[in-house]
Amino acid sequence: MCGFSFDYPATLGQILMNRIHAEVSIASSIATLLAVFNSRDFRFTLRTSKGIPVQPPQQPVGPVVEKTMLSTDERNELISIIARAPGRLKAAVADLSPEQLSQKYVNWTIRQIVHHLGDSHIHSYARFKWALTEDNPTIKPYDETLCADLPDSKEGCILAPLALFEGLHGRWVQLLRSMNSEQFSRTFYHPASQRTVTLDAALCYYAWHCRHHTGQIEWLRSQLGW
Ligand code: NI
Repeated sequence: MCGFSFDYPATLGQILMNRIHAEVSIASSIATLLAVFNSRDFRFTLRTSKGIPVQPPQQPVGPVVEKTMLSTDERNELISIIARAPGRLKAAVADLSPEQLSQKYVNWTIRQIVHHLGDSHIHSYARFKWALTEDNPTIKPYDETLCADLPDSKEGCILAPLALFEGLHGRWVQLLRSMNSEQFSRTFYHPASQRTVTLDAALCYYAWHCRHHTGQIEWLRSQLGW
């Protein structure tokens, strides 16, 4: 619907309503175009240090493998990944200049990825606590795209989110190492995906999530010769 229906406006009220409809239609069309532009990011062409165009893989460490229930050995391995993640992230961004931190991997810059990891894992830590203390609680999803687009994520210094990530993971690992098998089988309900998730499955996801985003930064560094 275009909203331009000015043929026979009978009253001033009708004229005003038609004008408002037209402006709303134009604004929503522009918003749609901008959303498509941003999501596809037509400006983004990555070239290696030798000038060769390359396409970053969507999943540089492969897809997530989620298991509903894990063995003790599997859990310990994944908890170790969570424990080592802050050090690996720090190493991945070591000595990068502000310009390099502004390099995009698909639609997020390295700086946004660092901020995103802290933001995302705060939610996960809280979900673990809720699931351990409530009966299948419904968690609160959040819009990670809008969060990553806030000015602090786009422009903020990465030292604070790196420190946050380190402290948060230290605390999270304390919790994970204190949990028994029965506790890892506890669940929360995710209303966006409409799934009941065990804490074992959440552990699988977030161990992968650390590797996934750090892997993106490591991939950029290797391709760009940094
Ligand atoms: Ni993510």
